[in-house]
Amino acid sequence: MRIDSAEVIVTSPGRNYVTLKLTTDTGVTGLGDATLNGRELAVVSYLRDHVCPQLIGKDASRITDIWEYLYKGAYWRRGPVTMTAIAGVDCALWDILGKATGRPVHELLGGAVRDGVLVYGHANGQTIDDVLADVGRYLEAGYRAIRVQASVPGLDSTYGIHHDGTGHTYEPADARYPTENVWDSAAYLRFAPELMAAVRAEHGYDFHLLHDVHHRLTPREAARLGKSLEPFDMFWIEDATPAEDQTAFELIRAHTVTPLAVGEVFNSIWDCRHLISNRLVDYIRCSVSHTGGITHLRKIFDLAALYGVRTGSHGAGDLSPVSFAAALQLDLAVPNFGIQEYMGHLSPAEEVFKTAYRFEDGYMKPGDRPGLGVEIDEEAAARYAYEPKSLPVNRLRDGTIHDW
Ligand code: KDG
Ligand code: MG
Repeated sequence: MRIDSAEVIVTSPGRNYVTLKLTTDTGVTGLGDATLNGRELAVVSYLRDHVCPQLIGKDASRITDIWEYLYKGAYWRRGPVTMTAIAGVDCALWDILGKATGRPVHELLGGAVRDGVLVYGHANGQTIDDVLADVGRYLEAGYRAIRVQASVPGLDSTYGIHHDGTGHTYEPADARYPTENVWDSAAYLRFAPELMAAVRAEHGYDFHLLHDVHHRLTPREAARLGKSLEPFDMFWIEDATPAEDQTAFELIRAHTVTPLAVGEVFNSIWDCRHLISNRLVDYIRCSVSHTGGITHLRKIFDLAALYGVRTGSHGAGDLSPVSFAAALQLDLAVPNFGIQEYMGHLSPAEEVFKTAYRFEDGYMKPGDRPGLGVEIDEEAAARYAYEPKSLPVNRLRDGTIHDW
């Protein structure tokens, strides 16, 4: 079963997605997501110009060998562009193996160790009242875990707030060039406990409550936030400080028992090793698409299992349904699964990607189609041309660039 063709499909059904499609000489096709939000074309070039030509003729069933070949063979290692491209290849190969053997990928990974994948949805709003109503809608829909974000009073724009109320889109990547937001950590730190207190007062404690800080605090501020949120029994606070400053987590840990999650900007096991092996985080949140695919993310999850760290994979809407399906296959198979982000996709994406997964009573079921369980309609994909877009940039009130 040799790889006969490797095609990169770029489409924008609501937002930009890069999909790698591999076809074997036996006629089996496999899909992998290779989307890197705001930097999509860098991965397209990496794949088209460097990786795809090297794949032709290779044995598609030698997934680990191809992974090692692309990782070690490039000499230049890691980094989001490289690891997203490798992820696209890796997931497409798992998809092929599944289809060739007639099995869903989770069965090839050792089989399901749970019946469904606990997912968290995104409730948010401009005001606390809007947020309370949104949390109510998620609970009504059957969610057992909800991430909560609200506009910080006094700021024009805050991370994580939907623009159009559909529940499926939010501020990233809405302009050709980055929009500039103003950030104020002091205002946020005053507001966040008030927000979580209101959510618990209105809706009680019988569901998991999550919150994304999106890399904005200093270690001391993050420690204070964690402490101030302890009464509200958070499932986690995510990305409390910029993730590359790993010793920061020692300070946060020393002051709070609020669980910590990190990892969406990581792209290899080397980014995770210190935090995991020193038990500085409770959840590792890497995505299958930015961390070298199923093969490499499985290694990260297995390392995490040794230290009692659970998984909490990134599943933002800027990762395609192919990525989400791959994440579900892995989530189902690893013993130390924690939770999976589920932001959903805009409706045009449903025309392009035909998925088998379904939401049921707070859990996601991947279905039992062979492979990852997603097909692409290439005619539909061609109707949605690529639109250059960027993530926003943050500045403090005095104009200093800050983490977004
Ligand atoms: O492209 C960036 C987004 O994926 C990110 O801002 C979303 O932080 C995010 C999350 O947790 O979903
Ligand atoms: Mg996040």
